[in-house]
Order: sequence, then structure tokens, then C-alpha cells
Amino acid sequence: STYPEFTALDAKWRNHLRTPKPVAADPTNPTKGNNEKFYILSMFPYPSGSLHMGHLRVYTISDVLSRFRRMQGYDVIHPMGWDAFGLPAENAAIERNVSAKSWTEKNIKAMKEQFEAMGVAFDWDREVTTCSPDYYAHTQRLFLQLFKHGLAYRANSTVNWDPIDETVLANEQVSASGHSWRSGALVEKKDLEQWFFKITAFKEQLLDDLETLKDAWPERVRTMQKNWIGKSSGSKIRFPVKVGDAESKVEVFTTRLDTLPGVQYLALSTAHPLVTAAAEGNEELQKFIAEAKANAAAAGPENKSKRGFLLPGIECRNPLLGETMPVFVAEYVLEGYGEGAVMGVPGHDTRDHAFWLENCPNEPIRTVVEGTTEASTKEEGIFTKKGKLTDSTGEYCGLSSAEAVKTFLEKLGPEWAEESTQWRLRDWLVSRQRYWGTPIPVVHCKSCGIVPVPDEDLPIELPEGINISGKGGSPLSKAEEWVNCPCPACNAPAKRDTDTMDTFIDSSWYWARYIDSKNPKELVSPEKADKGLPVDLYVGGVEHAILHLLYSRFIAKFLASSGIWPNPSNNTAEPFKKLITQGMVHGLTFTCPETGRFLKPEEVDVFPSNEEAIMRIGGKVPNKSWEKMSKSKYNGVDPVTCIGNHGADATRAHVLFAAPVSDVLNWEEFKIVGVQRFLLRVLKLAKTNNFSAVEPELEKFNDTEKTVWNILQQTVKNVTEAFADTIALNTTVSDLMKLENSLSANLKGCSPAVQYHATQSLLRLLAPIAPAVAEEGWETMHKGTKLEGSKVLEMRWPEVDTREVLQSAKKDIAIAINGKVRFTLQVEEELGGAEQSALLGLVNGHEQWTKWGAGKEVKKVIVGKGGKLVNFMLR
Ligand code: ANZ
Ligand code: ZN
Repeated sequence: STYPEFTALDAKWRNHLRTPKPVAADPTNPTKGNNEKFYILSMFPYPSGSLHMGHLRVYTISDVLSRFRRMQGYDVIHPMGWDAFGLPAENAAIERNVSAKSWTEKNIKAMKEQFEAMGVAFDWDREVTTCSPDYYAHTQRLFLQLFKHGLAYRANSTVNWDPIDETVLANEQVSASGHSWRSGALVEKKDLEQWFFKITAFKEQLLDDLETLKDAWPERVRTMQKNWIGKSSGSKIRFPVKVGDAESKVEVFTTRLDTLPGVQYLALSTAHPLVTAAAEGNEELQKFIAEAKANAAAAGPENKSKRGFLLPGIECRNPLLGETMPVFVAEYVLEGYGEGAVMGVPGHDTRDHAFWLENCPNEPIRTVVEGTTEASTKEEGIFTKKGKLTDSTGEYCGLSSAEAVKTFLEKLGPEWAEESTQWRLRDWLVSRQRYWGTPIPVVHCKSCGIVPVPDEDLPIELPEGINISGKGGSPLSKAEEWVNCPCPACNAPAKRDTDTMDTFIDSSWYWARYIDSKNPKELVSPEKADKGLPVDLYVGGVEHAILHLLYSRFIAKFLASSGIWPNPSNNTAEPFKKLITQGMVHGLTFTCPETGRFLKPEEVDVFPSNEEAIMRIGGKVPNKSWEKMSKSKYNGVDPVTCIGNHGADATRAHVLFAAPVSDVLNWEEFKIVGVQRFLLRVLKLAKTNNFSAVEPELEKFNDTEKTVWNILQQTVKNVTEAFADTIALNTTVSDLMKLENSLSANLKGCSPAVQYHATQSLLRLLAPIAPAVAEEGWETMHKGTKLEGSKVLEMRWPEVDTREVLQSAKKDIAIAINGKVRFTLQVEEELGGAEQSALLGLVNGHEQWTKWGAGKEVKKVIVGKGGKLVNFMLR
């Protein structure tokens, strides 16, 4: 460690830092805090056992901002807890033969100690742990509330099946390439009865209320939410079909009804009823369907294969034009979207275009829409934009796309066409065939069906001591004693549900629990919900931009609609008023230039500035890049070690300083020394400072004092604004560095009142970022004064003093007597048209004037060019 004093400071101030007290204690400003609540939440961690650099970054941000808000007088809520259910604990149980519970508890204990080293202050009396029965009793209560309101239901569905973890996955947990987000296995399809939450019941609100988050949430996150909900306005069209003598209609959803004259085929999903019927006795088709299903999980919608199967013996007509067209079964048609059927427009839709080229390469392609201006662009040879209908559409030629839609809807009438809105959002599949999760609190009875567990029987605790193999369905089904129970309704022998809940449910409501974390009867009392919610500032990773936030928003809207949170502000029941998504922390990564292999730290000599590196064996220069920290890349940094080396304050300040919050932070540890030197200079200022609690008198300021005052006010303004809108937190550190620079250079020329005022203001501004250093400085400068024993973290945040002190525009003037320059003077006023008496006033009393000019008669005074020289002609 370069400066061991920082770790000593950490140790000295640790206890004080973890128990923040309200600012109302400020003896220099006894105005009470404003007592308004300010709820700052950072996403709770999964208790893996060790904090990583991402944690250091997110919790530094929330800790700094909560200390800032406390100093502003807010009643700050800054809780912490553990997202403690989930697969890693279960896998540890399988692999190491430990209980998931004790593994988790041990990790939580270790991570709490790591938090302490970081100098963060959480309201530990609000702590929640999602795997503890006093928490999941309420997760179960929430489930039953949703059930009671018809928002939790069971349905048979084709589910995504992870063959490695042997569990069902939500659509969201399947990557675009069809792999499990967790195990990486290629996901399969399977039919199972599952529990769902009806998130679609709130789809309009979930979409519309995104508007209220404008400027308060990152634009990118709002867009991702919007796309996920995926509202799409268009039309439903029915195409008449004949199979043998049987007549029926095939419905399709289209956003481009204006392209109806350009439809050249119909494409059906493999699950379409017409396809199922046609597959009977058609082995070739059966084979196609089987292959398509195998592929279905594998590719995202945009990369789907364009394979098609032409259905024989089927006659299909364009309802507008009457002409016949072929009908295909196509892999790219999704069974779960729209009507599971597509009207194929090769001339105007890229996917249809590719399909047509592959399946009907010798057929012409129709163009029915064209641009309205010369500049209208073509993409990949086809026109996909809206425009106007072409000559080839006969009577419709010249209609704009919008007019064409209207015309076709009218012409076809309700039997064949109607306006329609589709949503991409699907209900949330919440059951999991896993052990380490919240048990689903229902009983299955032969005569009563699904019976909710009565409220007074909650929680239904997870049975312990089960042998978990990780194979073959729900582990809970093997806990026979636990499974068999009397039916709560008829008392006959019945069975508990053996699935557990998706862990995203645990985290979908934890933000509400913190407000009333010890309430045994309710998730949160309505009074406390109204008082403590919403979260004013939420800090977390952008990887949660879709699911976790959407689920939390859904639960918030449910809590509001069911009276649990009766009066949400703005009536929008948005859980997170403002959101910051912090960027990742990347580590310096070396690879061998020949093999591409990741190099271990001991294989490379790195010179301090990171500029140069050499492989120890062979002496080659390795390739260098910044990448997400990971064990396999040997580029990780342990935050606790880093803090041990450099001190928590310097580490925190560096984390803030090194990059804007939402940008990637490339971790360059050697740079911490810059922050350390700055902090040491601050401590030195506190030592040399004269204590004088007298208010500075602005009218009497000399120039140096004016300089100091102005930069101080500017810094207070900048830092306050940066903390308040949380966009450029990195600039707070650089602003404080500039202030320190100016104080170190100028304070000697200031009165004790200004010295004291400026230095203690700097310490207040620094306190949220580097609390131990600020407290140390504060203690030093108040030893033996009436503020001895006070704490800077309990002081009020400085406010900008709006009184102006204008820096004088003084310039040097040469004073000549009878043509000979004798001395210089600093003069503020313009001398051009000054009276002789005023000019005499300037020089009177100056020792040089007394020596050369006193007592002599003034004949004439000449002010020279530019007012820089005054010549007194004396006799
Ligand atoms: C004809 C057409 C012509 C289309 C054109 C687009 C452009 P969004 O915006 O995502 O809602 N579609 C409809 N159902 C589908 C399904 N089950 N599987 C795959 N694709 C489906 O997309 C709506 C468009 O997606 C619809 O509009 C339809 O193609 C296609 F120049 O109809 B369109
Ligand atoms: Zn019963």
C-alpha cells in the first residue's frame, strides 16, 4: 500500500460510518431536517459468498447519494437484503452435500463483513432475506392475493424445458439462440400444467405509464420495456379456404393491410389447426413438422429458417381480389403470435421476400406500394415502407397506405376484416420444478380441486433434509410427509403443490417489504406503503432492464389496485420514481498473441501505467483488451483486497471519478494514487486551518478572498446539482479537486473566517464520497473548539450563497513624477476622465509619494495612453 494512513482511517471511523445519524444534530445549523422521506434502493445481491467489483460500484453510488440526501435533511431509507433463493445454492447442495440453507447463510455472513469494509451504511434493521420463512410467508401471501383476484392461474402449456436443469424456463430465460440463460442447454418444448401470473391484465398501464418515467429512467430502458410489451396496431383479415368440399376461413394479423393486393401466398405455423388436420396420414408433412419443432427452440424469430412445405389440395383466395394462392406451412410463422398465420407479401416484407425466393424462386414478385417522393429508398431490392399504391393495383392506384387500409376495411366488411391490436407480452410462467424457492401455497384435493392454504397456516415452510439429486422433476415431490396433508376445505387426504416459485417473484416485491420489514401479518401495511413508497431512486445493473423491472412494475400496480398500496403518488403506482443503471466494471485482459489463450497475472509483467506489458516466458508483447471481469479471463479484481490496499475512501472516490455512472468503468487500480494524494492534501488543509466560526464579511473581502469565495460557491452548486440529478457523478470528484487546489494556493491570503468557512465547506462536500477522510479532517480542525466531538456527516449540506462578490478588475498603474516612473499602484477604477483631486487621492499617503512629491505644487496631471501611466508634473 502506498499510503497506509488510509486503512488506519477506515479502522478508526468504521463504527461511526455504519450507523448514520440524522442531520438534525447539526449544531451549526439547528434548523431541523426537512423530514421528507427519501428512499434510495440498490438492487440486492444474490448471496454468492463474495462481493465483486460490480457490487462495489453500485453500492458506492447508492451509499454516496444516501449520505448526500441525509445531509440535506431527508429522512433517508437505504435498505439492504438478500435475493437468496435460486439455483446456485441448490447446485452447491447437490455438488458438495451441504444444505442450501446453511450454504446461503454462511455466504450472507461473509458478504456482510465485506459490506462493512466498503464503508457503506445500510439500514440493517430493515434487512430482508428472501429464503427466510418470515419473508417468504409474504411471498406466499402475495401469490394467494393474486390467486384470489384471478391473476394467478394454472394452465396447460407448451413450455420451454431445460434438459440439464430439468426445469421449465420462462420465455425470457431462453436466449435468442434458444439456449437456457442459466445452464446453456438447448431448450426443448414440453407440455405441462403450470402456474401463470396474469401480467397481461396490466399491459395497457404498463405501457402507458412508461410515459411518466420520461427523463427519470434511462431512455434505453424505457424502450426495452416498450418493445417487450410490444403493442402492435393492425388488422385481422380472413382468407377463404376450401379443403375438398369443406369451406373455412384462415385468419391472419397484419400491420400492413395496404399490401393486401400484393399477397402471393399464405403461411401457417406448424401448430395451426389446418396443418394438424393435413398432417394426418401425410408422413412427409409430419416429418417437416417434427424438424420444424426441433428448430423452433433454436432460432430467434429473425433468424428462423425460411423452409416451407406446400400444403396439397387446398384452395385459398385473396378476399379482396378473389384470386387463388398457395398455402405453406412455414417455420418462421410463430404459433403464439397473432393468429399463427401470415399473409405473405414478398414485395414488401423482408421475411416474406426471403421465403418466396427460397420456395418459389421462379415466380415474379409483386410491387404494390411505392414511395411518394423521388428520395424514397429501396432496401434489399424491396420497398418496406409505407407510401402510395402503385398502378398495378388498378382501382386502388394512388391511394396512400393509410387510405388503402381504410378502403380495404370498408370494402371487405366485418365478415372479412377488422381492426386489431396485438401484444407481444405473455403471461408470466412462475412455477419451477426446483427445491430452493418459495413453495406454492396451495393444496390439490381430489374433490375440491385447487385449495389455497389458509392465511393463518402461512408460511408453508420448505421441508429440510431432502435428498436433492438435481434430476427428475420437482424435488419436493419426494418429501412424502410434507406433500401429504389434509385438504384445508374438506379435510380429506390431499397433496401440496410440489413446485416452487420463480425467484423473480421474490424480487418483484422486496422494495415494498423494506418499508415494513417486520410486519408479521401483511406484506406491508397500507399506511406505511403510502408513506414510504415509491422508491425515489433505484440503482442497479442494466441486465435487469426488462424482467425484474417489469415484474416489479406489475406487482406495484397490483398492490395499488388491490388496496395494499392505496394511494400511490401520481396515481400511476410506479415503484421506482427514478432509475440509474450503472455500467459494468471491466478488467485489463491479456491474451497470448499466438494462441489467443487468456494469460494469468503471473504470466505477464505489467509496467505501472498499464501501457506496456511483456510475457514472462518468451518475452512477447501480449494482446491487451478491457473485458467483463471473469474467472476464466484472469482479469478480476477483488474489491475487498483493493480496499485493504488503498482504503475505502480512496477506492470509493476512484470508482466515482473514473467514469460516468452509466459508462463502462475500465479498472486501472494504479490510478487510485491520484485520488489518495488529493485526499491527503484535504487533510493537510484541515490541519493548517485557523478555526474561526465567525461569518465571513463579504464587504471586506480582499481579492484572494473573493477568488476563494467564488470558486467555493461554484463548487457547491455543481456538486449539489450532480448529486441531485445523478447523471455526472464523476464530475463531483473533479470539482472537489479543483476547489482543493484553489484553497491550497489561496487560503494563506484569507482571513481566518474565510479560511475556516472554505475548508469546512470542502469537508462537508467531500463527506458523502470519502466519509472517513472528511470526519478525520473535521475532527482535526475542531479540536479544542466548541465543535469538538461533532461529526461532519451530521452537518447540513452547504447551500449556495447567492450574494455576489465581484472580482475587481484591478490593474497595475505606473506613477511617474515629472516624467520619471517612481512606483506602481493597483487601481480598480477607470482613470481616463478622472478629476485631479481623485488622482491625488490615489497616491496620497504612499511612501514613494511622500518621498518624491509631498509638499510640492501640482502643475498638471497627465493620464497616459490606455490609462496605464499617470504622470504628475510638480514644481
Ligand atoms: C403482411 C405484411 C406486409 C406484414 C408487409 C409486414 C410487412 P409486429 O409489428 O411485430 O406486430 N406476422 C403476423 N403474425 C405472425 C406470426 N404468427 N408469426 C410471424 N410473423 C407474423 O408484426 C406484424 C407483422 O408480422 C404482420 O404484418 C405479419 O406480416 C407478421 F409489407 O403482414 B405483416
Ligand atoms: Zn377437499
